[in-house]
Amino acid sequence: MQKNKIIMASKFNSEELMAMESRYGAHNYHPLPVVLAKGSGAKVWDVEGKEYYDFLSAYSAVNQGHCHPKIVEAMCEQAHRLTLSSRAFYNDCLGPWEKYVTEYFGYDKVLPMNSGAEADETALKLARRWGTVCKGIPNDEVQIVCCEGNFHGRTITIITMSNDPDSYANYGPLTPGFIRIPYNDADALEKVLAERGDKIAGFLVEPIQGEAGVYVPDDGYLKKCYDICHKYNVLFMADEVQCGIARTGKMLACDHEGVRPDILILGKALGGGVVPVSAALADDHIMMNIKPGEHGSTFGGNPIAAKVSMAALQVIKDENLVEKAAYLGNIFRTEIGKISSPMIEKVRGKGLLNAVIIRPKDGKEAWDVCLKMKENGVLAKPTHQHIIRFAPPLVITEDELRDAIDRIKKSIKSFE
Ligand code: IF1
Repeated sequence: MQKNKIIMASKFNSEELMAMESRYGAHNYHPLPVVLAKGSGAKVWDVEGKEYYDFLSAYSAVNQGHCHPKIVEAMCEQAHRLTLSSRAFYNDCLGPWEKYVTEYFGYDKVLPMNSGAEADETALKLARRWGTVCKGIPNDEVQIVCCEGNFHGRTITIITMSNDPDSYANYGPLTPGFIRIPYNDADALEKVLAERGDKIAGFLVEPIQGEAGVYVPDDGYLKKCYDICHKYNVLFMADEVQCGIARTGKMLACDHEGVRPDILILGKALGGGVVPVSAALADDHIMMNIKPGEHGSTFGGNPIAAKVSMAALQVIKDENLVEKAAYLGNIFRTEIGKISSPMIEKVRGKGLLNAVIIRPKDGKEAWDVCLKMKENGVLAKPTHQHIIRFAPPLVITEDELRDAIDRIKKSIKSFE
């Protein structure tokens, strides 16, 4: 293929760059051995110029495709004007963004942050504050219910909710005030709220558990939980950081069941994969309990984030990415499901958030499949040992998707 001169401009080759990260960077990741230098749409190129389909999308932060021209342009235009005002002063971008986002998702107000974890932390604070101030729960007794298998970020309070030792082990004392129940079990929620609902402010749930391996709950689970929460005056909080913004074939994964979360948590693709943008959205009776000076962030709501996020959300609508994710996701699951291989145990997902559960064969497992797919021009990575998540940018064309499926099939069949 024609080498891309931008890529060839890199001073170092892949091996040198991986060695540099190993020598000078913390070892808090174990990346697939590929060094990306350029991205456009559903494709990325490594330092040597090899082309790949990106089937991770930076964990669903790049729904709009790599380096979307309209989003990059919004960043560049604003970058020449004002990059950061802090919230000590107003700026001419935040108000328009807040109006745009609250009308886009249908809430009274939005609280801007940067990372998904910060948006989850914001939601936890909003729920606890509502619980103590509005529900009258004694401050030291307020509880939040969360789910087994959850992933909401990496802060110490958030890893308190986790039951994955890789997330929470050996980080010292964790944060009190959390009750964990099984996922996809509305009866478990009913039971805990019936017994302890008077001290519970909120229920935090991923509509589809991404990290757990694209665990899609039974139809009706979210609606049942929403109704149970409201029966016991508990806030229903949806973490749509990964499954929101068109990824699952609806604007929000909660839309599959017509559920409107009391607190909506967004991140990743809210910033179009260009700058970190996250947010918690809620109506006034929840949002207005945090008063001036009681929560915030240096970069939260900065002018570049505001302009980039508006462009990122507009692309979702202008390019019909909700409908595309639904249509292409069906093709993906159908075609992968046709592959006859002892290594494919199950395919599951919604829209373009899918996973394949790999049955190890002759000592080869998901990681080996990912290495073979890399050779064949498709990038994906296992979550946990035997599950490969497949989540391409929603701008992938049908032809590109079918080409990628052929390459995935070739990779899996190569182990026979
Ligand atoms: C890593 C996982 C995915 C998220 C949901 C909040 C956050 C995430 C549902 C926090 C972030 C990222 C984090 C990244 C890898 C990736 C991930 F494997 F960690 F679990 F996608 F599944 N809620 N998920 O998925 O958002 O603070 O990262 O902006 O930490 O390795 P963040």
